[in-house]
Amino acid sequence: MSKYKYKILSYLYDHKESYVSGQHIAEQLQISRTAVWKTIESLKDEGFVFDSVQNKGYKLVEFPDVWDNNLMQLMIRKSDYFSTIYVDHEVTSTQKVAHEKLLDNSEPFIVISEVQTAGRGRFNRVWDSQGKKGLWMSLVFNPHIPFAKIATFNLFISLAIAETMRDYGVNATVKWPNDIYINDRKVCGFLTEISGDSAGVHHIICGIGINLNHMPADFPEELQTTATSIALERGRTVNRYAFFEALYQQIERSYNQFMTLEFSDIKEEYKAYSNIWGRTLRYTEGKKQIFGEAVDIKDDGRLIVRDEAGNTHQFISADIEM
Ligand code: BT5
Repeated sequence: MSKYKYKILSYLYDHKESYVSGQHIAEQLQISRTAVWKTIESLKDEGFVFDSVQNKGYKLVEFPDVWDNNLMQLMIRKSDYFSTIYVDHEVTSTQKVAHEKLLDNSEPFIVISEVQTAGRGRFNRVWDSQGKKGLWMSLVFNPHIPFAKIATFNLFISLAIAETMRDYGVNATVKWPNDIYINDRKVCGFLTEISGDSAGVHHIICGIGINLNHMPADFPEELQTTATSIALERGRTVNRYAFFEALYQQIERSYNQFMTLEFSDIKEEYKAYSNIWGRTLRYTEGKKQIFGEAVDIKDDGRLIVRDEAGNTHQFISADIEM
């Protein structure tokens, strides 16, 4: 890989609305035209597509269909929180890698992988994470907050994910506490883990899995009637890089809100995004299982459900069957 790759790619990315000549890039970056040409050839080999017009130059028109390390570093340049992103082709689970990396990093960082061989949901359930279709990543924050505050983190983050999806023209709704659905099918699941000590939470490790460009046959059989993707719902594929950029920026905004506001400040908005009202559903938490209808969310994030006999129950993180 050319040592100029990051510089040239940055330049082309920043000028992707117009054509730039090899001569111009060479002058701007103070490198030889041959180096520019060689780097562009190697970028093409890696899946970048350029439109090139004689006497006008190059225009970056398409990104590789796998996560490219240099491009991902570019994507987080504007981040308020993340200066480090680890980009892998295959890992067991980005959550596992994030926990390992915590030993060397106290600052926030992101781990993203094309494929996860042991992607996991809550309670060690399997999360299907094949390559080139989805977004599988873990975001690590270092908030230093009391344990009690963490209970509402998922509620802020789920709004960020659903809002990003809505900007793609799909009717994403939130299924308390940590799923996003479109038309009653699961498009995203996330889980939040923490590290801390008696002083409180030091790190939040938030693992997010989003189906972006899956077609029905891309899902394993057992998910074909329950899962969906953004592409399936909007009828058009998604540029995964653009989605990633929009998502982490929205998550940063929600994280700021989480740190500075109370859940009660966003509760009405959250309730409006939520898809569980007015339906009798099955709620399971540990050994407890009831059929009932959700009636409200408390300011500490607990869900209040009224069962068929009229008794109310409170849940912290129940499984809800739609
Ligand atoms: C979740 O768990 O929904 C949390 C999933 C978190 C995945 C991310 S990916 C990046 C990071 N690294 C990891 O290893 N994990 C995180 P839960 O609520 O327990 O739901 C799991 C259930 O969702 C499974 O039992 C399946 O029924 C279903 N499922 C699995 N893969 C799916 C997929 N790709 N799309 C939709 N549903 C899926």
